[in-house]
Amino acid sequence: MKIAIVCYPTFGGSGVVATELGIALANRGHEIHFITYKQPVRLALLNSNIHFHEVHVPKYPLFHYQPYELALSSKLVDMVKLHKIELLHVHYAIPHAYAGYMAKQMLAEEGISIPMVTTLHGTDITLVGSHPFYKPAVTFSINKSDVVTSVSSSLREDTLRLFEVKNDIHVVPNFIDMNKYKKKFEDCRRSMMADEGERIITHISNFRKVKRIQDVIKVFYEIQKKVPAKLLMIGEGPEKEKAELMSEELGIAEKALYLGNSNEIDRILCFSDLFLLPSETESFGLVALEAMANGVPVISSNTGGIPEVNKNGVTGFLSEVGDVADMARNAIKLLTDENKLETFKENARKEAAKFDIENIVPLYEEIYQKAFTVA
Ligand code: GMT
Repeated sequence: MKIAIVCYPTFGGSGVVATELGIALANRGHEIHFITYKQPVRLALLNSNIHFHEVHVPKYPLFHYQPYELALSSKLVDMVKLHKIELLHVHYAIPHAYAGYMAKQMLAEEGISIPMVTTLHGTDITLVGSHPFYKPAVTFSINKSDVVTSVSSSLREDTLRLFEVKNDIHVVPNFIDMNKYKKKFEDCRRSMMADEGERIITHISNFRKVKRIQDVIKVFYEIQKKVPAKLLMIGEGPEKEKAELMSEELGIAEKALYLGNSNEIDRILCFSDLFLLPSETESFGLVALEAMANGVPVISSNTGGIPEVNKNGVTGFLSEVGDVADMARNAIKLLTDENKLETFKENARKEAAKFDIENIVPLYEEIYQKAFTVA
């Protein structure tokens, strides 16, 4: 099948899911066309089934905001015609589902019918999408999609609660390529980051408010009082400066290392003992799944789709949002009991394997078939 995938190309869950899905589909013989404003970060173009088409938005002094949706829908129309693309799969409703629908309508004017699948990822529904300034357009785009999927049951429920949705929403969970984790990293050297006897605690995110970065620091502050440890902070974002300042104020600057964005997430996770994810909300928590696949137990908040991934008392622990004392207690409990930690690491790997790409990609292929029948 010839499929156009529209996504955000940046570091972050929805872009990573869309990219990995496209690569997996290409490996299964589909012809994949990524259409976005920059080459997706995890995309290597060394595959004859993968194409990338950049959306350019010409600047004009009159525009205070550049009309990206307009440029994207025009690009979609052009690429569908040029490459005879058969299906649009848009990731993240804003503004991709809106632009996708416009492209569909323009193509219909020329007698070309093309189904559109929209995958909802989280903030496009919860934090951003339900804002009154966006809500009518997001509701419209969801209802005009031929098939709608969400990455967790929790996100499906949120969508049905927050929007007047006429469509069914199919849950297709996020996934991970377990093949990548079968082979242990040969250079998994924790000595690069920590001294002998120190535990390594990791947090990876886009450092937005929703991630509650200050809770990460507070939890680590309590941990390091009881267990020799280092905190690895991976990612970039608006809350990073505040977090660095807080680390200094608490006198733990030498133990909290801020490493910026990384293309070597798996290498970092391979020598991590624990992952912290105290988010305010998380539709799924792909990064928790990545940690688990690397055998890293997760201390997280009990919110959104996280409990669908991180199993309390099995692969890690869940606490109420903001309950840093409970998170710290759970972390210390695990880090000071070698046997328990080993069991949780093993459980984490096993639970992650349930989300193996091999199990999930066929679900998307079924969704595509369904889209043809309803379009
Ligand atoms: O976490 C973010 O802010 C990034 C965002 C995105 O669009 O990339 O992540 C959302 O989609 C991911 C992939 O489906 C989910 O794993 C994240 O939980 C979700 N983020 C939130 O719901 C806050």
